[in-house]
Amino acid sequence: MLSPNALMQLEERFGAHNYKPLDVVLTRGQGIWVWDVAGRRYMDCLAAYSAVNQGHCHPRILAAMMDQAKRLTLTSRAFRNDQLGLMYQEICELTRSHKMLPMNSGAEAVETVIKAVRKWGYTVKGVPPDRAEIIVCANNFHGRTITIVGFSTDPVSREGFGPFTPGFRIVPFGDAAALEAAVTPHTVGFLVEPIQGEAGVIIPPDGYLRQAREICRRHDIVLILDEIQTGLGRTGKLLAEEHEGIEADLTLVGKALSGGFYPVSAVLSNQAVMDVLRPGEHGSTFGGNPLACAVARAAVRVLVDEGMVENAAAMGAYFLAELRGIRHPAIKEVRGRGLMIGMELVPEAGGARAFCERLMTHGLLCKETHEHTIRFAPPLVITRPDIDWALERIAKVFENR
Ligand code: IF1
Repeated sequence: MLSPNALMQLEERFGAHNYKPLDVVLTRGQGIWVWDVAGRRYMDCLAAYSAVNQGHCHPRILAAMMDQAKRLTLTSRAFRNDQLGLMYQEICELTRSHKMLPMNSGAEAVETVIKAVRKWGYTVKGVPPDRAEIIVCANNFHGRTITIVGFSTDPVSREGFGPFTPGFRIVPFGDAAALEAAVTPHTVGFLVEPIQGEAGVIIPPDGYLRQAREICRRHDIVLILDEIQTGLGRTGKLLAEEHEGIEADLTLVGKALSGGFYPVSAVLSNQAVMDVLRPGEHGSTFGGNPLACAVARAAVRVLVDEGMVENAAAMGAYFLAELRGIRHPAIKEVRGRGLMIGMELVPEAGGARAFCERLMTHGLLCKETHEHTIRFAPPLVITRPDIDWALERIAKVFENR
């Protein structure tokens, strides 16, 4: 077996350098725990950016995947399969959606929604050809395709990748008046994260989504919530929109839709928008394949049956309160909802990355977001003793500064 160093060197030598991971080489995972090749155990406080909300290698999802993989994996959408309709029904009923369009990655779901909303604008709302506008927020993160990075405000994400797709307007996040001011007769959609993840776990003011909902209704604009990260239990509700008691017209889910076994994403629709897509206008070789559907069905069932959403709410509140109890001059603010928690450090603390490296030596895997925020987002199966275990180590890292 190769040493951890040899394995890391292979990555450096043969891999594109589009990531700078912590130097830990993982080989096994179970629930909230992962093990490196030397056998050291770590608590996973990132949960693969919320793709493994159900915990690593959940046995029921694994069983569904194995079972389906032996029978039928891929038909393409040229033919029907016996899993697709069942997935549609179960997920639409659970999320009170009318229609579902399955894709693979989160970015593909975002691209899908942009196409659908533009076409809706031209064919239903009556926007003149090629003039549709979609409003997005500053500091958004919706993925990595050219169109998506084109409306990013993060220079690292976008610089050097132009020319970009036109048709987007950027407004400050959390500011309903700015949203309304940006509306034109050509506005077809407003795309927003209920809580901004990559921006540093930024929670908008109370009522923001309700106001956005109302503005969109009044101007006949499609409200699109990107719940790829906030959805499926992460914030203590099945969908984060429930915190404000609203329903988006279109909702994007991904990541935990498969519990981390397989890339599965989807656009969920509450109104006629999806009906504008006709055969041949959109699709994907792997989107809606039977393996993905079987995995997604199990992943969502497990989330609900095993009370993970309620657990995220209870454990998140506890974790957040206890983290706030850690008093240290390096800590500027701790914020979060459910198990989506960010700890922002003061600029003088020297960056969140160094803290993540120290947390790793104490057996906790976390990832910084931007420079100064440590993100705590463990799988939703975490228990109170687990959180106490984590808190002890987090406190130690701050003591030993
Ligand atoms: C990476 C962050 C998390 C997302 C939202 C769409 C997508 C994402 C709200 C695209 C993806 C990721 C991708 C990951 C880092 C990551 C992330 F730090 F950038 F913000 F989760 F916290 N909408 N988020 O958060 O989904 O195409 O990746 O399936 O390494 O880029 P994707």
